[in-house]
Amino acid sequence: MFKHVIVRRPGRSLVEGITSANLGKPDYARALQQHDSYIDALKSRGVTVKILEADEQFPDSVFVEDTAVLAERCAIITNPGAPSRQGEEVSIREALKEFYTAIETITAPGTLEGGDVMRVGDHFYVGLSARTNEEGCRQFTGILNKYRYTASAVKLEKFLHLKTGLAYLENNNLLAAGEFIQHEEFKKFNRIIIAESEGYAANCIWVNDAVLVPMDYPKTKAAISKAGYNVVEVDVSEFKKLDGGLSCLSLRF
Ligand code: CIR
Repeated sequence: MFKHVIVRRPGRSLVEGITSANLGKPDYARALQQHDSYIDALKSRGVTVKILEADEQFPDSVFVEDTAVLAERCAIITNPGAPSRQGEEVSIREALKEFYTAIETITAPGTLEGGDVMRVGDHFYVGLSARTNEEGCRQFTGILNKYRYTASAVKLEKFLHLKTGLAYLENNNLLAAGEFIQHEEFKKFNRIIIAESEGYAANCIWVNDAVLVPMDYPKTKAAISKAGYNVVEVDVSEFKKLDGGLSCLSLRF
């Protein structure tokens, strides 16, 4: 169960964030409203939410997930692979000091973004992507082993991040989209397949027995309900315009 969540308010510079989505620029006022609703949805699951101030210097800094990986025994500060995102992690480290004494760091030439990390129990899957390289994965694995966790690498073909196409919902249930549907590594899970028309909805988050699902993906919503979860729909259309989903917007621990 999660007790804490960290989020960061979107800044006006959000509109300059990295994107491959071709959906136009986000509307800042709507993004703020959606961010408020996202925080409310998290609070409804019983967590406390620490809200960091917007950081205008970094257009993508609302996507805090990429800057750290948090577990019970340690926090790992990442080195984001996107050059325009390097430095976002500095203020995250400060924010984490309140919660952690063991804070480790991924350093250059290693790069790693939290969106490429999916935790299943005490094991961490790491996507090797355009953002996370072999050296980042090597450092990350070494740190995890020191704290009695394990890790394994998964090569990405098309997705931006590992969790762009996967979400672990606990109890052996895994949402899988695109290149991960038939991936050997994930066949041992009870896979809930995301329809091609709803690819974006693979990025859901399990929060204390409920699953937050993006608004307007009815097939995914029905499949998750059928698996026995409470579903909480959240509209994140403005963040989708920047390739960001529900997991990217918070650090949960
Ligand atoms: C980026 O390209 O870095 C942002 N526009 C989106 C980051 C999404 N983060 C995530 O999937 N964890």
